[in-house]
Amino acid sequence: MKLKPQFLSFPQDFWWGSAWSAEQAEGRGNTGKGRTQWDMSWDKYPNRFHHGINTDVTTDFFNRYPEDIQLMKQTGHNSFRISISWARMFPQGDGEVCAEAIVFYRKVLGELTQQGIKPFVNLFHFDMPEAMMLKGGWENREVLAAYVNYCDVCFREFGDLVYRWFTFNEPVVPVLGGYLEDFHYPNVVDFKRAAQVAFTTVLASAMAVRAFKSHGLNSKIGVILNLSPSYPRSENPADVQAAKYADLFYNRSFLDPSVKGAFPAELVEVLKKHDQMPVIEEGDLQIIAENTVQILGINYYEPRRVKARLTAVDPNSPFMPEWFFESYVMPGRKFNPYRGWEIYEEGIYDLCVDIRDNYGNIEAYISENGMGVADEERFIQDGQVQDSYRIGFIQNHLAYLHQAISEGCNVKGYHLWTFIDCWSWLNTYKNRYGLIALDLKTQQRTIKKSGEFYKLLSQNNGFEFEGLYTQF
Ligand code: BGP
Repeated sequence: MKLKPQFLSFPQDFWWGSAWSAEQAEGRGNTGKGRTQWDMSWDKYPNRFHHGINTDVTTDFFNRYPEDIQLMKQTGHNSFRISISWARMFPQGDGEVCAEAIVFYRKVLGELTQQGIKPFVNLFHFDMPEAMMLKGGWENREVLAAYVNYCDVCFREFGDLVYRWFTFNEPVVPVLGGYLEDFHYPNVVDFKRAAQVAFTTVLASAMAVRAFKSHGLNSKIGVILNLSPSYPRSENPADVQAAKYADLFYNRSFLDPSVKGAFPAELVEVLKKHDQMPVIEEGDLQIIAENTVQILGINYYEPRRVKARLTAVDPNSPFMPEWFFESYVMPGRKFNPYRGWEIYEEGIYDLCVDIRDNYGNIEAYISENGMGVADEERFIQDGQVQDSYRIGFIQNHLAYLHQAISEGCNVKGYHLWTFIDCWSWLNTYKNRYGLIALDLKTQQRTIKKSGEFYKLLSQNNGFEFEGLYTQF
C-alpha cells in the first residue's frame, strides 16, 4: 500500500500515551506486597534473568510517581496505562485486602487525574501471586474466584478514578510461556494444561466483566490482546491453511470469546480430535457468551509468518500448535535484531481492518507498540539519546494506523511501550523501549529525542509524514 506524504491528523480527543505494568516498573515498595510468580522464577532460575536483575526495584515508580507523572506531561501524555498488582492488593492472593495498597493506588490514580492524564488500568499483567501459584494458578477454580474478588474490590475502591479498565494484558502469553514454551513460571510443557489455563483465563475475564457491570460505573472494560496478523508464505493452499491454524491458536483463541462470546468452532474441533480439551463446567460458556468486552486493546509488535510443515510430526512429541505449521522467515524483511522481531508496519492496518470487518468494529485502541533497543548509550549526544529509529518506528506505524482510521476503523488512541525504560520478562534491562532513558544505578531519568517528538505529536494531534523511515 502506498502512503502519501502529508500532515496526518488524528481524530479529536485521540488518546496519546504509553503503558507499563506493576511488576515491571513499581518495585516492591513498603506496603507489604506479596511475592509473585516472578520471585518464584527468580529463586529457581536466577541465571535466566539478564545481568541477574530481579523485580525488587525496577524503575521505582512506587517512590517516584509524582515526578514521573510530571514527566508524562512533558512527553505529551493525555492517558497512561498502569497495572494494579494483585499481590500488592492481596499479599496472599485472597483474604484481607491491604489498606496501604489501596492508599498507594488511590494516590497514583488521583495524581494522574489531577494532572489531566486519563488513567487506564489493567488488572493482570503476568503477575500471579505466589500463594495462588502454589494452589495451581489458573488450573484451580479457587484462584479464579480469588481473582474475581480482587477485581471486584478494585472496581469498588478505584472505580471513581479509572477511565478504562482491562481484565488482562496478553492472556495468551502466560499460556505459551508457562505451559508450552518454557519462558514463564511454572515452566510446564503440556498442551492440555495450557488449554485449561487458557480457558480459565477467558472465563476469569468474562467474570470480571460481569462483576464490573454490577458496579454501574461510568467507564468501560475490555481486554488487551497481543495480535499478530498471520501471513502465509504463499498462496499455495497448504501455506494458507497453515496460516489459518496459526491464527486460530494465537489470535482467535482469545479474540473470539472475548469479543464474540464464543470459541471458534474449528479450534474446538482440532482440540477434540487430539484429546486436548479443557474441563468446562456447566454454565461457563454462558458466562462467556453474556459478558463480552466493551473495548479492545491491541498490542502489535510483529507479524507471524508461516508455511506448511515440511516434515512429519513425531506423534510422541508433546502436542503443540506447531504440529500444524512452521515459522517462515521472509527474505528481505525488516528486523529488530535486539528483540528478534520483524518490523512490518502495515500489519497494524491489517489488524484494524480485521477488527472492523470481522469483530463488529468494536471500539479499540493500540495499547502497545514499540521498539526495544540494546545499548542505547551509543546514541547519546549532548546528554540525550538520539533515537531516530524509534521516532521512525512510531511514525511508520502511525501512518498505517491513520490510513485504517480514515477507512472507518474505530480506533481511539495509541499507547507506546513504554514510558521510562522498564524491566522486561527475562531480558530485564537489556532492551530499552522508553521515551525516557533510565540510568539504573542512579534512577536518573532523561527524556530521549523520541520523548520530545511524542510531546509535539500529542500537541499537534498528528505529524508531518514525509514517507516511510527506512534505516532500521
Ligand atoms: C509485551 C508485554 C509487555 C512488554 C512488551 C515488550 O508482550 O505486554 O509487558 O514487556 O511486550 O516485550 P519484552 O519486554 O519481552 O521485550
